[in-house]
Amino acid sequence: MKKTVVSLSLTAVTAAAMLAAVPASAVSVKVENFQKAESPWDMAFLPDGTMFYTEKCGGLSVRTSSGGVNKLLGVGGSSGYAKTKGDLFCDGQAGVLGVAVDPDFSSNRYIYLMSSSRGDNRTYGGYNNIVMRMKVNGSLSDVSDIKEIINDLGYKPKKSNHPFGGPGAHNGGRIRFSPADGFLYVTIGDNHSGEGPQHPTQMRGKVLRVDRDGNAAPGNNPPSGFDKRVFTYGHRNPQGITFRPGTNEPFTSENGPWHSDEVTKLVNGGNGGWDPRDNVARSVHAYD
Ligand SMILES: [Ca+2]
Repeated sequence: MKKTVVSLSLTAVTAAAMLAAVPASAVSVKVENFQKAESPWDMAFLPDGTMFYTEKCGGLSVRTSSGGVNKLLGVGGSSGYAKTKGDLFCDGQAGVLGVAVDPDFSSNRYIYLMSSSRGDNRTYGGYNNIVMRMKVNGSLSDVSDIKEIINDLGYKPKKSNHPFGGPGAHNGGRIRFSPADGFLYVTIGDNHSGEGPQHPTQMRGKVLRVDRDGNAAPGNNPPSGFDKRVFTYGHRNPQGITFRPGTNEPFTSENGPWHSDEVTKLVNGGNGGWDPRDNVARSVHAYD
């Protein structure tokens, strides 16, 4: 296994700044480069150290506990993957995003993948973000039984008059199983849509909570008229979600529009407050 002390990385520069403030003997920094990757976006581990990971414009791969890498599922036109799926693609912030391992992986071999997808059947101008479930074979070399358990997440199909206003913006994209309830939490950004985050059925600016088939978790409590998969709404672009040890409460992180970045404790049925209709601060909640 190759181990390298990196001297010209941001991490090392930051560490050097830290070292200036503390005794030299107090901090030792070693960065291990174990795998070259292009725009790596997410990772999920098995107990033995096996790591599934995504590359935004590549696909899903796995680094086995022995250090080998198998490329499993690639975007359309990619090479070297055991399988490709022609509708998967990348553009701007969009592409192959979150990956999660089923809590019962040892028995069902399921993993989950969120990606941007395009095609005639897609509902946001020919695009969606989707969540797939698939089965990994015993040798970690291939996937099968690919099923789209969520196929209607929002997508930004065209350029708009926003800063960084290209297509494919604000996809959220993190997917995580709660250790408390066993359900899959899916974050989807606002896609630069003004009405999406407060909209009852557009899958934009939301955190969904679903079972392994993509059905709404029975305990979800969104407002009347909302899609029952919605756990919380009124988000901008939540790209981080995790669960507090001890209480297992879900927390998200999301960036605001140059300000008002936030870490949010999710309350079942709650409104995160983001409401950029008209793209100006006319709503009391606009920058919440
Ligand atoms: Ca908020």
